[in-house]
Amino acid sequence: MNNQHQELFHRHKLNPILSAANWPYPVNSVFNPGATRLADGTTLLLCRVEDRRGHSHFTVARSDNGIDHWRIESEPTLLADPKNFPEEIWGIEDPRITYVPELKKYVVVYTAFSRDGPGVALALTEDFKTFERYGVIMAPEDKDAALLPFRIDGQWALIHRPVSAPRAHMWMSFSPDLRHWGNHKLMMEARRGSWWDANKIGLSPPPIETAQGWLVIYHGVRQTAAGSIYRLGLALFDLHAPERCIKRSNEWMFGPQELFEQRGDVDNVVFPCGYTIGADGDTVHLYYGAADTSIGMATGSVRAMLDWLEHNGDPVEVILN
Ligand code: BMA
Repeated sequence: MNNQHQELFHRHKLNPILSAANWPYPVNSVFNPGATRLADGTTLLLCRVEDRRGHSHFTVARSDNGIDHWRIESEPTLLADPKNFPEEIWGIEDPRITYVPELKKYVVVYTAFSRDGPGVALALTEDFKTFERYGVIMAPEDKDAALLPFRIDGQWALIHRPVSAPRAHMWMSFSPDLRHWGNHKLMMEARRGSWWDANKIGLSPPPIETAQGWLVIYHGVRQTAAGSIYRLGLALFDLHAPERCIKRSNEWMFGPQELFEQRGDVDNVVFPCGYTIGADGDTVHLYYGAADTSIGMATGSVRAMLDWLEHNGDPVEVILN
């Protein structure tokens, strides 16, 4: 008898790899980082930092191996700018980074916390020092967004998560210029009932491009009498029609398991907003917020995720019941 499930991601023994205690200035918590691997191989995390008012901003941390010896900027890298962007009155949260070769720029898509709830905002940068801000591109209530790295049939494609209470699904929208968005398509629905991903789902990090399709790590939010549990599943989308779901996992593949993931400002949350892929094109370093308090890192493989989805997933028509 073997009651062990397969572990797709292995947590690093130094976890949590970053927390408020590491910060060069006083903060409440550090979590939900966007991530990218720079041209010289350095790992850059754009960390969500919550100050001691409860408002969030972003600060860059760099490391040569993506694990330790982080060089954290001594001041916030990107602060909310409510004078020019009133939609950011209560801070900016959960950045997702996409490098866009056509623009030779990184596109950072993040949550702007407005008086009317969260909306999706976009900014461009070449160096993570200066940012060109486009402001809110999806009105509240909307979040969990990321851009695909190249145009599909001449249009930019954005994954996002508008709320149609009481449920929240993943949508894709298209734009000729990153400012005007339309042609909205439902990508993937939250399930119902007792499923781990019932009622509320959202994109976690940006999709991973593979020969089989866009591999998407998404979160499902299970409501329980004791609060929510944030866990991660996998889905695969068509490379050329990225709103079309080919397969979706039935089980979750990563969930709060260690104490630092189960206890914090918000218990039972694992929430990745970024990853890096190693020089081998397969090794994934997944960076996740743990309990809205610290940052964890877990290592996986693109190939292993695709194999697992092959055996643990079904076409959406089969499982949406
Ligand atoms: C989600 C987002 C995340 C947060 C999570 C758990 O809705 O707001 O920023 O980590 O809730 O609180």
